[in-house]
Amino acid sequence: MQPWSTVPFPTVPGSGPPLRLYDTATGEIRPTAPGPTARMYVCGITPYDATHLGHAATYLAFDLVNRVWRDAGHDVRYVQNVTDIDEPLLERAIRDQDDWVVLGMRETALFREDMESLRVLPPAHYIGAVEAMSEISALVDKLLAAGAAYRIDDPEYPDVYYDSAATAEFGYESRYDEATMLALSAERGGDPDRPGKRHPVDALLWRMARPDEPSWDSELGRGRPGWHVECTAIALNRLGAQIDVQGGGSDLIFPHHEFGAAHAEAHTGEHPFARHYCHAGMIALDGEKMSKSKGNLVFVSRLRADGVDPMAIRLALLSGHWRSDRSWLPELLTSANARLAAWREAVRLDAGPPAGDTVARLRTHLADDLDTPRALAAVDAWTREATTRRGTDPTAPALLRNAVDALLGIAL
Ligand code: 5CA
Ligand code: ZN
Repeated sequence: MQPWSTVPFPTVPGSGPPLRLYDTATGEIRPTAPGPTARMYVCGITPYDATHLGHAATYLAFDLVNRVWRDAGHDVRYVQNVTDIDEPLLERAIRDQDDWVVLGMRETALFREDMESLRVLPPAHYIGAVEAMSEISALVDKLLAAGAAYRIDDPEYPDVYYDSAATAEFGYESRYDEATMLALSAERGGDPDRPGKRHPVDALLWRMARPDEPSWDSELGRGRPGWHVECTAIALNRLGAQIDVQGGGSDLIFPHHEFGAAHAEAHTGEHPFARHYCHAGMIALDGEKMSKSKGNLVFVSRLRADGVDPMAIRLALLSGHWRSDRSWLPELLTSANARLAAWREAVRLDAGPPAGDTVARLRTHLADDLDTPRALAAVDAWTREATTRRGTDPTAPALLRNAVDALLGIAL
């Protein structure tokens, strides 16, 4: 698929400390250590109700990872998928008497527009499950041949499942106990109660064609892929056996990223698949996680249509810490608008107080597990000084504007 258009990325003199991020698998904030090319895979949307503010917050967090790495001189090879065939998409299409292909295309188009308006740097590869069908089935076929997968004992639908005992490390990513794994598997698309599996938690890799369901020819027989292996195949084929960051919201910790890692490791023999597993907190509305199934959604496109400046949406979402579960409140937008206006006024001055220290602070806070609340406070402090006490450095406003643009993605 076509990603969205590229976003300008100004160069800012100097450099900051290496990026440290919280890693779910180890429970620690650890330095990232990418080579000249950093590799990042971030799970994309299932395109049936895009883009709500929860999605946006998650993609903004990984956009900051991208920006901090780029600022440090790395090339970033960023891959994102679109789950354009899966149970929830089909269910929604049936409910609304919509064509699942049209629904997916429409919501993906909207998502792209939203990402561009929020100035999210586009991925180098933006790949739909449907267009990756043959590489996904090829990976399932290899897992089957390697003994890491099996066909369920069901004469009518001999679906293929991943054997969670295939790698010794299974469970290391989420570190959940079995009861939690089973509960989350039932809640998030798994089928722990299906008879004939080697272990109830084992995840679907290939679903044989059912009447009235879309299906594709493959070496496994006609069918369609399970969810986790979609991301594994797309990531492995574009990023290789080990990546720097696997990203998504915290609802992907299990089963999605646990199985994604296990599939990759069973196939390549390399452990760990990702050096960091990073999970953004959930955005809630009225005390409940914003989710398509609950329908308590605020859409980026709705706010934009109502005339809200996308930079204010971006700033409002960045005002909370990326890992904390937090509520969306209209007041966040009010304060973001005020902040944006103040920053804009300050960078339009002919001169200001020297901005070098502020830029250094911005870099230090972002490198410290994306501490945006403190990063924003550093810009606030410079802004206050610039507008109240003024300053004499004619290069300061432009330096600050460029740093805010490159590091926070906010165009002033
Ligand atoms: N297509 C799969 C990933 S392969 C999927 O989870 N799609 S999604 O559309 O449901 O979610 C897209 C991304 O937004 C995921 O990373 C998910 O964790 C994140 N997300 C969903 N709801 C929220 C929320 N309320 N707050 C923060 N992030 C969210
Ligand atoms: Zn995914």
